[in-house]
Amino acid sequence: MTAPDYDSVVIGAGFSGVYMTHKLREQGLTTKGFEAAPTVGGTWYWNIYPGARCDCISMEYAFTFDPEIIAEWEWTERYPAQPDILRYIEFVADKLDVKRHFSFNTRVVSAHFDDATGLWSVVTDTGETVTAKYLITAAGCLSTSSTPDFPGIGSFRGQTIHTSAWPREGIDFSGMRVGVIGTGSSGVQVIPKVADQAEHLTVFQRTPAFSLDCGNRPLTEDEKLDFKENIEEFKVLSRQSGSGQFTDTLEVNALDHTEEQRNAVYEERWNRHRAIDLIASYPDLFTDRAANDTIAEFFRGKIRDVVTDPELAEQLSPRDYPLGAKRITLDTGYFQTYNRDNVSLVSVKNAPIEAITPDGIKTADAEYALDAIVFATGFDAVTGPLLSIDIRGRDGQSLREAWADGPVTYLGVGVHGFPNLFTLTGPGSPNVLTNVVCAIEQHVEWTSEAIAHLEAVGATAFEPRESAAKEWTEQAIKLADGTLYPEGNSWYTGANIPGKPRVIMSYVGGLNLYREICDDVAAKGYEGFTIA
Ligand code: N01
Repeated sequence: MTAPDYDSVVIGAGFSGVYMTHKLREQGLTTKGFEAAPTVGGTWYWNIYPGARCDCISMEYAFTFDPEIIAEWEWTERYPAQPDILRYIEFVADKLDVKRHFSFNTRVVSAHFDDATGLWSVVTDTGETVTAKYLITAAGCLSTSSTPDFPGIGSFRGQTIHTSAWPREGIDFSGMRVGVIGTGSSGVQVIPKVADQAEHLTVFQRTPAFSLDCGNRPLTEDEKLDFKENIEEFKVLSRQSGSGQFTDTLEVNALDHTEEQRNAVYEERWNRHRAIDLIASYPDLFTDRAANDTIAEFFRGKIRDVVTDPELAEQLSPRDYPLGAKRITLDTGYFQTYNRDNVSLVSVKNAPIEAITPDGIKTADAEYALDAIVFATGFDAVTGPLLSIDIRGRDGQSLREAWADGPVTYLGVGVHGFPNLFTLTGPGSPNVLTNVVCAIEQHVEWTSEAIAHLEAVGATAFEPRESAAKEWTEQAIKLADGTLYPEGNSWYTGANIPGKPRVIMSYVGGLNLYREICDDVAAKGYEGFTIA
């Protein structure tokens, strides 16, 4: 085998890239990392819109592999704000001393497998080319933003901003008429902040959100201490859970409780301010639409409690998809915002946005004059970041072609025809349906053990069998079909991107089960993979 420049290339310096690079170096492999941003952080570097905050509680959204990191880092709030998370990942990267392995401000444009040398050749937008035996994508699931291709979008005379590309110097909306398009997680967080500043805010809503008041507050000293003292127990509990967030589920179905009993359960859990506690209240909430309707109605009641105009409350109430089929959003004062005099809601469900004009937004019903438009319109999720790179495997086969009808992976981490490629949090793994930091730890550790095994046996190529990948992908889709996920037009299924194959991009069986399957595959000598 021709000697590569590096043993491995890691694409991306978010949570997964930082930890992966550390693991590879720990096992004595040379690693080169590339990152488009000027520093580490990934999605938490780019998403700096006002109000950006995680929807996992801080102590869960943190690495558990290093006792020193746990001992030395102190979270301050129950739900961490973006600047805190960015500081955290900077702290971790410095602590592990991994930044020196990365070229920052450098985007990978292509990665081609060379059949003759058995190496990956990676080319960047700065003109760098390196070869490596292993290619590890740590590109994140929500790093390719999506702005709908509205006619006239370039003609707007005011300012346009996507939430994930917020100017680092900030924006002062004082005195402006601002439009926000989108009411997903980003929208519900940015809307109250824009409303605080703008002269007038018009929210363009296509689908209302099930949103939970996150009840954010500073952590108490007792909570901080408790976490550090009981970290081992915490790790066990979170690893036993399907979502990487420990919760408790009643042993009775929702429909076997009376309405009064159910509402008491939901109320108690609402006050825990944690989405997982609500959606996991009863075992049938996510498999039975009638059961789901009970919790959906509970959420709608919360909207009616807050929004003073009943007609507006109804417009803001989700009715045509099950709770959880689109991600439950976490907010601070979102619904209260609609009680303000300077905020109006425009439903674009039946009267869609037809164009952006030089002066604002034109829907099928009316025109709205604006000085700035915020696109809180989301991402080409999970596959978008991988397919934005020209990745080619054996015989020059491109990943874009291989996945034209939807991604096909084995365990979400390997792709047939693409030897020695590891796709961290890739499609077909639990990725975004879990606390993603837990999912990342599992994927990084499994990948580094696989690579250690390959090095130990002197292997040159590691690749899933076609049948294993096909079977895994079919099973993952079948599993999702037994849930309510397919009933939501969400980015989980690619439904938010016109022309994208509509297929669930996550393994819905839970991180706990997934971990067992991956460990079993490894224990059986990487069953389903060919090792040459
Ligand atoms: O994106 P989204 P996001 N006309 O896709 C609307 C993570 N995240 O950036 O629902 C009109 O959820 C679209 O409408 P519809 C988190 O995992 C986490 O908000 O498609 N509207 C929707 O309302 C999250 O789930 C955090 O009908 C259009 C919105 O734009 C994920 O990122 C914070 C439209 C897009 O919502 C994505 O969230 C932020 C059109 N043509 C993000 N096209 C936290 O941790 C799209 N929309 C809290």
